Amino acid sequence: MSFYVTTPIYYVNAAPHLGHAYTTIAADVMARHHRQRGEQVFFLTGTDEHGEPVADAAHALGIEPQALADRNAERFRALAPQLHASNDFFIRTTDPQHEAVVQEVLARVRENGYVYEGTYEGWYCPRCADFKAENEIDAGNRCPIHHIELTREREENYFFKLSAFQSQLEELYAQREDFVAPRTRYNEALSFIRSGLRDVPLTRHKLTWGVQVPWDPEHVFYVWFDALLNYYSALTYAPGADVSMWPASYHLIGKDILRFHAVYWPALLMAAQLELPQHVFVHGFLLLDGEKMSKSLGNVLDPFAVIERYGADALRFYLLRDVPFGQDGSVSTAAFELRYESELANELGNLASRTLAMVHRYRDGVPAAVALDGELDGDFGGLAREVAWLIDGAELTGALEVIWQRVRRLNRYVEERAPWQLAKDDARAQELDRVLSTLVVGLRVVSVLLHPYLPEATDRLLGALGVEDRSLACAAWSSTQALGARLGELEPLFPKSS
Ligand code: ME8
Repeated sequence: MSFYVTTPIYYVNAAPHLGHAYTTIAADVMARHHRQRGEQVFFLTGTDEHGEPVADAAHALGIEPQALADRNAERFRALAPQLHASNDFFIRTTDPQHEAVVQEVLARVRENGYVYEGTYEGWYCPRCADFKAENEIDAGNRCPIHHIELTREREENYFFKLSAFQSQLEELYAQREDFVAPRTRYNEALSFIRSGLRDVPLTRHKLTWGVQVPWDPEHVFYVWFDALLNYYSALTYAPGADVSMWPASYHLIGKDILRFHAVYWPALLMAAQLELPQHVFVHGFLLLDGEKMSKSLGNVLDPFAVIERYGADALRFYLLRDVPFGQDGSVSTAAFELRYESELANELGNLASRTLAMVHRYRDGVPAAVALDGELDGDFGGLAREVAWLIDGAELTGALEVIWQRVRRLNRYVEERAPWQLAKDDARAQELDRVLSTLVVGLRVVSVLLHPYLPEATDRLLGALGVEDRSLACAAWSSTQALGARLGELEPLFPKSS
């Protein structure tokens, strides 16, 4: 089994912000979960360095696009490990190997008869690097995302014959209802297709910052075709990768780039005779004051600052817990602090420290290898399977919720059984053993399942439980790992801020 997950490649026109961190974190949770299943995983992220968004930003700063790309690509590259993202490769579209694949694949698309010369005339947003139809623009000819005035473009281009794929795309959507999720996005993409596809520019004549068109060096490829091909090109040269891993299992994207991934990308792959990805999952926007958080709007939260104060795990948890994955959601420092205190520190942190403290106090640190309390069988028995099933559907918030219900169940169990009362009565020693061991195993199960979300905290917690295995098998309720051996010590997992 292999699992190949991607994030969008981010524009290097500015520094990374929380929106970029969000998709990278989500992809990382999926990658880590699939590694726990023993699958061969490839997780790709990187930067999109060509086109107007980058050329214009460099021009405004009075530097060359390559210099801006080099500077900001490093910031994106540095963000991944700070988020605890376990990407296997970081692609830059200025990598010469990528550029060569773009030229090769798009030349094949032309040989296959899907490219012709024409004139484009219409609206264009240089921040989106997108050609906009009349019905897609706001009053005053403004971009609905960036609110800037659109430019009227007239250019001699080579066109990609998108319209040739009208019926094949309709068939794709009819046959594979899970090609795009959630359903609202599937419907949106399908209605765009049904409204009638028009051919789109494949090259730009006015720009020089891009991958040169091999059959006409006066042109560069339109940045979106160059960018989309990263998902394929990376496999041809990333260490440890191999084109046999194509097609991707999941492309994770924000809803701003739905059309490119759900319409242009499958059409381009068909034109190049390459297989289509299995799933495109579209998440919503993180909103700040009701607006999309975006570097061009300037309303961004700095992920580096949040990580410095609370750690990457807390950020990962907050974003996937507070904003249902697939929908828009507001983020704020107040909501972050509430989740941190009430859930991470009080619910998980206290459960872990109480359980370990009681095993140390009453059993000299060794939870007995005894049968567990059957009362929790129903809650924990099929949990790992349920989580795997939800993550298969990219339901990352849903999976976190079912795990968290068990964290709460264990906290209730402590209160119901009151081990501190049992400890006062020697005649109830067996009962105390059962309760403590049930808690330790419950903690092990939730820790293994939370590992993709909270890799650092669960490493510490599983370390204190003496468990080295991080595989999904270790989340089985029937496994006896962590019983019968001495537990270690644990510093508070989520210290409260002073
Ligand atoms: O579009 N909320 O790059 P980009 C949630 N280079 N996610 C957000 C977000 C927000 N407020 N802001 C950004 C591009 N994102 C192209 C992609 S792919 C072949 C080329 C995330 O730097 C989200 O994943 O504008 C969104 O789709 C992506 O960053 C856009 O990043």
